Amino acid sequence: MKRVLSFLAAAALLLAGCRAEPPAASDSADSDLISVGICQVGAESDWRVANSESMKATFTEENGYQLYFEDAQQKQENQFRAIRRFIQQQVDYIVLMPITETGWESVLQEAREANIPVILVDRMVDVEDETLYATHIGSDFTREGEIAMEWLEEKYPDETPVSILHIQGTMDSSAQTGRTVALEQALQRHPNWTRLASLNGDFTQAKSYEVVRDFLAQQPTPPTLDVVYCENDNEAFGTIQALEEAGYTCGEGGVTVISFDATRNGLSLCQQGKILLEMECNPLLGPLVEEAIQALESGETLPRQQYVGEASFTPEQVTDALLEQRAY
Ligand code: GYE
Repeated sequence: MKRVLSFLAAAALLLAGCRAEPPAASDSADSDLISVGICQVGAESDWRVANSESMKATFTEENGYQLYFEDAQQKQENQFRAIRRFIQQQVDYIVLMPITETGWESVLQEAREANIPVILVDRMVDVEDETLYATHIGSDFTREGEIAMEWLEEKYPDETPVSILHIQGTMDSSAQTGRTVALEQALQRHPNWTRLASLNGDFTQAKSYEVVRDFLAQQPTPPTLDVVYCENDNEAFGTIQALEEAGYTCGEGGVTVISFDATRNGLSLCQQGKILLEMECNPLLGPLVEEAIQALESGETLPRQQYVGEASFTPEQVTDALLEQRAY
């Protein structure tokens, strides 16, 4: 589906003597397909891979879509470039999973000038003019963190000291800011809780393993660790490996590991008792994004914010059936 407006704009450029870029090979003008440019963060985690697969499985030609998919390799400047490419290709919709919250004003403005609705998925952007996007579909990350903190408050109800190591996700991403805020608010409520350090694990297993291993190596004596708060599952995997190599035990009677995502591998570690709380975060958002696009196609206005509901799991709640059903 090609916009008449885009055609007129190209004609105007030609009349004005400017050289128009040749259309991209796959941008067929007479196609009935709805073209969707998806600008993904990267492939840093199991969650992210599942999220990309959900998008690719939804936006197929059989379902009526022409999909342009860009993996930004965790760099915001790659996301800017991808969006500008989508604008040149005159796609019908842009779906953006923004790596960080800040810095989006100009490029979203460019998309609006080109009349291309932008649907935000997963993380949010911090812009003054919220009409720069059609809707946001994702999780309430602060709420996820608050649920984790309510569970921790029940686990440590008295005034005995609790030392917490914090492994953060990609800084300035909504998943990081929301989950971090919940921890910080809980730390303020509990003067007996201490944060040993906040280490940046960038949502990856490799980086988390390194930062935890190096942190422990720098301590004059092995620190008391009651809780490790990992902002996603891949961070929990790297952290548990580093802790075990340093002689710590993870689980009841040892370090309480809290993690987010509830991927199959995360839930399996939870069932084994190494992760004591898994907060779910649903990556299978393709069908919801398609619903949003269909609603826009029929001229509907979407709510600014659409949160997906999620559960939490402790070891006794993870059954074999649940693990088998888990698609990610
Ligand atoms: O928790 C993490 C991923 O933004 C919800 O990003 C997403 C987070 C998810 O890399 O695994």
